[in-house]
Amino acid sequence: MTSKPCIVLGAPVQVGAGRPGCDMGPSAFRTAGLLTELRNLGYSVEDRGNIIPNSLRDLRHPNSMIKALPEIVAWTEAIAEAAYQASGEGMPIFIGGDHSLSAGSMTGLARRAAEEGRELFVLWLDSHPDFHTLETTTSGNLHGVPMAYATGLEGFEGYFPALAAPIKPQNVCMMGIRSVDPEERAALRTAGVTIHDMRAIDENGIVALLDPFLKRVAAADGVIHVSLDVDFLDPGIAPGVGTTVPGGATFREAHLIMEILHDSGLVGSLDLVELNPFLDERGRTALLMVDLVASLVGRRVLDRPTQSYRYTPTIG
Ligand code: HAR
Ligand code: MN
Ligand code: MN
Ligand code: MN
Repeated sequence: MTSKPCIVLGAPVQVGAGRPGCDMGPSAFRTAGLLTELRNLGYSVEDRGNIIPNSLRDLRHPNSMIKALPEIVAWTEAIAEAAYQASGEGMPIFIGGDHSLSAGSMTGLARRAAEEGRELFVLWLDSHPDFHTLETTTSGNLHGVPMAYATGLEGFEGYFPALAAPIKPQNVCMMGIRSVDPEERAALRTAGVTIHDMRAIDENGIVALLDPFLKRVAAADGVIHVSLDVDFLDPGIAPGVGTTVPGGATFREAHLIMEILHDSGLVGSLDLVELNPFLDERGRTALLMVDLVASLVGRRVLDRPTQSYRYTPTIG
């Protein structure tokens, strides 16, 4: 993990999701002790407060199902700019907010990486691929589109901001996937994204799936953005989300990913998305998400040496 400061950015966008409540997410992450946890682990932390969306433009799309397009575009513009700025100064941690915020975070980070001559990779931890285009979404909820947009699929031009640097689909690794719409399945088939669904995790385990991805990132001298959707986790341990899907990652599977990521030294930024405190049970989902962040940034139970036999960290 980077020794640069952690820069916490709230993005209380909720109109990308089908039900309200994600706008309370940034407050819940702060209340659950995110900043304290990071500081206790030795990081300097700067809380930049909550991002304010740009002003709205009159945007209409032929797909009449689409909801809140002007709002999501305004959020995307502001979040992308904040991501670009913060990634030049430290390790940005975006606290959402629904998953539409990743349209901004990923594209701002990709712009920064391209300027630095580095490849951006994305580890997408979610039950959903969020790979709809503006044409294919049938729910119209724009938290279902950010990965299609950031990887440069067609149909976003003239609505969402132009991409400074599209993310290569081959640089994307998805884990935990278990809810895919037919149009997404077709688009994923041709895109070349690596997808490990829950069955792959059941059959192979986390290490066998994550290890080849990390080796590829290390070989390319790349940097990883981790996008963690609450619904990656099993609803039994993480009820505070609007789109629960049964059969998700267990407590230990999720922590193991975070622990291995820490040891890799390859992570440069993080999204924490889809937390809906209105649906949570006494903050347990928010607390679990903060607990996972602690594992990602280096909390360990024993003083054993970092398992660096796997990867040579590229950022110190
Ligand atoms: N694919 C469905 C849709 O487009 C569900 C998308 C749900 N997305 C999230 N984030 N909850 O992953 O409506
Ligand atoms: Mn998602
Ligand atoms: Mn999801
Ligand atoms: Mn732990």
